[in-house]
Amino acid sequence: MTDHFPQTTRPPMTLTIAGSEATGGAGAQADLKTFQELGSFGIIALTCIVSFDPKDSWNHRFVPVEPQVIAEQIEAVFGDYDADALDTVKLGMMGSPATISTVGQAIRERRPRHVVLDPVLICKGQEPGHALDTDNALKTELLPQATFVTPNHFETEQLSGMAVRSLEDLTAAAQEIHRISGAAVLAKGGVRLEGPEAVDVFVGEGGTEVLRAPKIGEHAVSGAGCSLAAAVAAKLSQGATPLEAARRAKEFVTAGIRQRVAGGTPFDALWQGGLRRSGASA
Ligand code: PXL
Repeated sequence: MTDHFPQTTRPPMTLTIAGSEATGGAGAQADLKTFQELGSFGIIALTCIVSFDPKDSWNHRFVPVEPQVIAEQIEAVFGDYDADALDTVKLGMMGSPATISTVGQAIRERRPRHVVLDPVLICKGQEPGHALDTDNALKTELLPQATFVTPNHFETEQLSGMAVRSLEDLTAAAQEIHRISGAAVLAKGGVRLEGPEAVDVFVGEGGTEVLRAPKIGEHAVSGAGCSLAAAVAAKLSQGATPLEAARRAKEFVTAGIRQRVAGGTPFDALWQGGLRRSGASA
């Protein structure tokens, strides 16, 4: 029998405004895979295209998307889904102050309930010098609008203005970023702090909590930061509290690093299927 009135579904929805990383390890690709894996309908508005160069030590080739085209993508998405259907936005790599101001304006107009900011300043292999103009724009335009921020070790130092060499430093810096922004903060020590554990610090509603997992190797894995923030966003879109989202995201990333994917680049990529039970069907 033909069904003239098919039922529609209303899955939780999550938009990432982020860059493409062509090898599929990081960026919007990692976000989309994470959303799908955790049960959110994923949407992308693309800010830039990064293509590593195999002929030049895998250096980053970076092409920004025109601000007008970024604005049009966001207009299409917000036109399609109202704020009840789509209330969670993740912000990933912006790459330039012009992009930040375009995205900042769109977020100010829409005011999504959850804005998860992964304050990407530099990617693996890049020099910190690349970051400085983007750093200021991020602080003034995006950080005040964030409800949740996920800085890595370098970004934590930049955003807090504090040196981070220990768990105590990481905690103090995360508290400082929380004070400046009002957002929940998940500051990532990752492999950068000494010791057998990958330690991250959550500061937000519910206080301060240290999240720990055994370190898996001593090298950072591509896509870990993107996937962590994307997992936080997916869980928030499903009604989790910020602390619950942080805990679940850490589990997701730890499992994905344990089953990382090796290729020709000097860094492996996170596998978003890490939490699937073995033997489970697709
Ligand atoms: O991992 C940070 C990151 C985020 N977004 C894009 C990237 C990278 C690192 O390579 O290329 C698009």
